[in-house]
Amino acid sequence: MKGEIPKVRTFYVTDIHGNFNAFTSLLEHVNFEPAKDRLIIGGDMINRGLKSADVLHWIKERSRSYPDNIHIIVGNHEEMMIWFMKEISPMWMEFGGEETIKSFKDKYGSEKAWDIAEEYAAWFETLPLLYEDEYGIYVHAGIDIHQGKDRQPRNILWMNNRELSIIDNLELTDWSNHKYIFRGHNPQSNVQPAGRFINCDLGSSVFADNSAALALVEVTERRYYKCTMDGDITLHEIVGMR
Ligand SMILES: [Mn+2]
Repeated sequence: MKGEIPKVRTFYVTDIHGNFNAFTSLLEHVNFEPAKDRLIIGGDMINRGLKSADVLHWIKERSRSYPDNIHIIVGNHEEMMIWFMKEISPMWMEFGGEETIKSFKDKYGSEKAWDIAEEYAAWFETLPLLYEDEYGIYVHAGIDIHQGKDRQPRNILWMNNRELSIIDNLELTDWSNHKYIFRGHNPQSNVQPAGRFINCDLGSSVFADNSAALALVEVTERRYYKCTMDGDITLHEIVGMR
């Protein structure tokens, strides 16, 4: 229509956790074109799955080539890797770090693996905690409504459903400018709203059984493509999103 700004196809994917096959299958399925579509990565790209090195390589390369269209938010699993490389905490190894290092060894060779890890950890430190566009607000786990969107504290990377549920709804609506907030971090069986939050993590590489999946959320259409661990892709409406 005359005077209307055309919608940019906008996708959010989070908690890939090394599942390179599901990630790339979903993007192929929707015919994702980085030169004109927008993709927001909600963090937790690494750990647990077997192909973290491929996931990181794909995302970093595309974000360099298309910095206006590919946006990456850091997750708590990247934070754990930063802490490990800086010798702040060894906990990364308990949460899938070993698989991530193995994927670097598989892709780059044993001698180079730790140098590659250093490079990625340094890159993770440069990533933002939040992204906002005309359609929504995107984070990894949570938000702090007492701080501006550009001044969020790093502890929001760890916020769970209970902590989000006690945020005052009116204050939240005011802070978010009536936008939905897309998040991952806590796996669920469907992409679904919880108040102003849209929970988008379907447990890729986390749930041991075959209920685990990866969701590619098409923000502008209020729907999502779900890829199971077997590689089957189905399309679903986000029920209850207005
Ligand atoms: Mn996660």
